[in-house]
Amino acid sequence: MTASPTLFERIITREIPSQIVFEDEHYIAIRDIAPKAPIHLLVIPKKVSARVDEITDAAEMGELWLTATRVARQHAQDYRLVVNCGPGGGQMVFHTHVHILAGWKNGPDND
Ligand code: DGP
Repeated sequence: MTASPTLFERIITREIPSQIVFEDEHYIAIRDIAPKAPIHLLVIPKKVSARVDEITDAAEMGELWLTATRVARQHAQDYRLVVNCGPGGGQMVFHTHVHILAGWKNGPDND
């Protein structure tokens, strides 16, 4: 049985439209549909894993974080990176992604 594509796979293939801010062979970064900060982006590996702790290859994990920091710096000097892992960790879309949150005037807890 073939698993049905995740929401983010459908975004990667353009079946579902999104605001794409970065894309290369292995990653796509989009604007979050329900932003929780003035800038809220999602960095999504094209290789499917349900949650970040399914990535066991150190190079793959490193590339994800390098991509997230590079995309973040294209949009902000300072930022917060967040990964929700599992339902108890607040994850709602089960395709690994890193949240980039930024754009506050005085930081996330003082605006
Ligand atoms: P998480 O809770 O970590 O699984 O975050 C999933 C995020 O995905 C959440 O902040 C909202 C965002 N999201 C859900 N559906 C869509 C969509 O169709 N388009 C975009 N751009 N973002 C979405």
